[in-house]
Amino acid sequence: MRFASLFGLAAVGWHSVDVLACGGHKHDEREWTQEELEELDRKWGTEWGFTGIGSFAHLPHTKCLTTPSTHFDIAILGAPFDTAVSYRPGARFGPRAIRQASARQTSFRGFNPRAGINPYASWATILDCGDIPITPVDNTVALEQMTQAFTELGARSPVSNLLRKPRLVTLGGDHSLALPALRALREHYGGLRVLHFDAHLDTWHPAKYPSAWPSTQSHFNHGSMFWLAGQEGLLSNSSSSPNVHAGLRTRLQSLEDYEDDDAQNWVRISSDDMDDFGTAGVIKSIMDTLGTEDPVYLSVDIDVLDPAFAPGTGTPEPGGWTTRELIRVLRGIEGLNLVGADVVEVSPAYQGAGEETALAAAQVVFEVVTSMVKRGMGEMGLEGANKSGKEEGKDEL
Ligand SMILES: [Mn+2]
Repeated sequence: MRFASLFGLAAVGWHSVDVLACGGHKHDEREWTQEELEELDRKWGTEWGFTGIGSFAHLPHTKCLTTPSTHFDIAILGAPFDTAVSYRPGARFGPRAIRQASARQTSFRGFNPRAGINPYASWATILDCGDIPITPVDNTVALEQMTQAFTELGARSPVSNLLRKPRLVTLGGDHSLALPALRALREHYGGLRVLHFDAHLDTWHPAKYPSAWPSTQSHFNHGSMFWLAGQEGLLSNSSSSPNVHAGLRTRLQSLEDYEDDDAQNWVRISSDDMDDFGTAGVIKSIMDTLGTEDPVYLSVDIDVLDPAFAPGTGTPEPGGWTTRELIRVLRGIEGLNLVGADVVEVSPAYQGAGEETALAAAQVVFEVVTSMVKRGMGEMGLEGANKSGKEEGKDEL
């Protein structure tokens, strides 16, 4: 309000500055009544899908890393980082693209019929916490920045007493960010189980990237972060509680890659399994393996989709799932106990004008957030409580 008044005075010329300088007419400091503010909000508070400055789903935006008093139940957090990739770079622009593609997600029309809830108008305080400002020129520093940021935000007290800790949903960024994200969860949940949608294994020993110029820093890359996570004890290592890959179809060095993956406590669902068992079979396989109690970190590499549906990614592999199949699987696994999630490897420079890749990523986030909120409602005994889909407060469209 103060800014608007000053701007109005400045617009009528320098005389107005004199008025301000003599201090006699402080129109900008008048007291606004609650009724007046409510009237302004009634007239101008509406936000269309195509208006606003571009937070995820028009959610309130706070730069949470610089405001330690900000609390939330679910944070949407950008990690614009792509200097650990092995092929096409560009995922540093992923968070912006995913936010833009989320524009038609609003609290006014956010009711998710498959779940019977509107996640943006329910018990959870959901914020867009902005981006981690990650350096693009020093990966050692970048890893430390991400580790500190995820750890600090993940340790905050949630708003709702339903949660022990808030949930972070990260917009990538290349896939290496899963390592610092998992580091931040270790203190609260111990060795986590991971559900990993991807064309690629990402459990590769760093030496599988052949180089005559060995370096330790090169170990931190977007195909080895789950190997590193295993080395650091961040993943479940009990054979009765394995981690799960889904959508695999990558070329290998040899079948030894699968043996290495087995030794790291992963089970594999291939892209072809979708043809053989369908979405219901893939869902059943995931749920039978992970159950509904153990804390699970969900990591979605958008290259799990076929390049026909998601060309905007760094290491595309033909023969992947459709967007519909992935969304259907995500809907079917809503019973998981998700304690964190990411959607990574969205590289908008390679996508089409229709934003298909970023749209798919934004929908992944919507489905994941829906499931997190729905699980909380179930724990409150409120499942399906706002089936009308009508929102009580804000008049966003
Ligand atoms: Mn990956």
